[in-house]
Amino acid sequence: MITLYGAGLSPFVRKVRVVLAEKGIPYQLEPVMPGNPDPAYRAMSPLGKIPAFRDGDRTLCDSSVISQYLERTHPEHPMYPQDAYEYARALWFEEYADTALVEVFGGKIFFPRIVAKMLMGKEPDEAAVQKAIDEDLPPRFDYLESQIGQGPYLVGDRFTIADVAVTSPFANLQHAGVTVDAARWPKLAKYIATHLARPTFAPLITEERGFLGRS
Ligand SMILES: N[C@@H](CCC(=O)N[C@@H](CS)C(=O)NCC(=O)O)C(=O)O
Repeated sequence: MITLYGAGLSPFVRKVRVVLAEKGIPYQLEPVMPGNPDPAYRAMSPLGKIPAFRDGDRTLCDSSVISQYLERTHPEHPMYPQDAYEYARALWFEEYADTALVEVFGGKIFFPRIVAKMLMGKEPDEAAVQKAIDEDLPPRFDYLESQIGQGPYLVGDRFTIADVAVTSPFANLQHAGVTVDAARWPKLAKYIATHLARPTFAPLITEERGFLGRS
């Protein structure tokens, strides 16, 4: 049995959970908070980050690495394009999501509004959050709007790791009360709504909303 270590609200943990679900791989989620100092955990994830992963006596960390491992071990329902250029484009969107999206959606909006408030009882600096919403989101939304073609996929004609990685942090944004303005970014708003409603994403969002005490 595969074990995934982490917390469901992490965009990186959610990314791997969606890949596991898309491939129909059974797993158990072992709750671990970010920055876990436990030496046994650090043996799997030396930086203490989530997610970490175990498949028998094999351990890994990093959502991108774990996803690539799952692709090799479970090639059915592929999440990476075959074509060399499409493959590279999918990796680019994954990289962009894991850095440029997560640092703003997670670090500047979700963390202060949800994590710090819930776990540390710390009121967010709303001026700083609003500044991120006003200044950091529009260029990212503009870029994604420009990259979405006619269909609901960023690369090629099927759901890939690019779509998983880009959609995942939007769930954090939604939990923090921020949605995409469909009047300004119509393709992006539709794209995110479509993928968050996907059967592999939707139950996770429902579970997370339950954890946050929302119906
Ligand atoms: N590149 C890593 C990033 C993982 C990551 O930064 N996870 C965050 C939680 S969302 C974390 O564990 N942060 C704790 C820390 O940085 O100490 C991945 O893709 O898994």
